[in-house]
This record gives sequence, structure tokens and C-alpha cells, in this order.
Amino acid sequence: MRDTTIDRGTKTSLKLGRPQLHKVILHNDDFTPREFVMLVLAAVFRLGEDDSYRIMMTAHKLGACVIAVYAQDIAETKASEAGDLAREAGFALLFTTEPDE
Ligand code: TYC
Repeated sequence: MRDTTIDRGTKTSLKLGRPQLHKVILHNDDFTPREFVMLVLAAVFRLGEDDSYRIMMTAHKLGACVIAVYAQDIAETKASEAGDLAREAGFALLFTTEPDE
């Protein structure tokens, strides 16, 4: 019988640690009303009035603002839900996602 070597030394792991988190970013534009931006932030991201106002004003003044950080699929779903609401209302309000660090 031939010698058989069973390699127990390498273990391909599917455990890749914690999933990479993604930021959802709100972008400023010149047309979307401030109140509508706040409405979308409250509806999709569950933000209260103070946080909605703060994030909307930060994007308004600086050009963009991180809304929150989520697992990638949640971040992408929320960004497209928010974008869809804006589009349905006739606004070009932009939400993007990117890896968190
Ligand atoms: N700049 C818009 C205005 O003056 C308001 C606004 C704020 C739009 C934040 C988008 O992400 C935004 N009506």
C-alpha cells in the first residue's frame, strides 16, 4: 500500500472576521429643499429632527456628510431607498456608499 499523506497543516477558512462596514454619504445640491432632505433622513435612516437637521446642514455647508455606517448590504439598500424617494419627488438628491476605512 502506498504511503498516503493527509495534509492537515493548511486550513482554508471561510471565517473572514467581521463584515466590512460601509458609510452612507449625503451629497449637497442646489435644488433639493432642506425640509425634504430632513424628511428622507428621518424616514430612511430613522434620524430624529435634531440629527436630521445637523446632517443636512453639514452636507449643505461642506458639500457632503456621512449619515451612518452599516453592513454593506444595509448601507446600499438604504442609499437606494433614499435615492428612490428623492427621484419619485423629482429631486436629484444623491446618496452614495463607500467602505468605512
Ligand atoms: N443646498 C440645498 C438648498 O439650499 C439643501 C440641501 C442640503 C440639499 C443638503 C442637499 O444634501 C443636501 N436648498
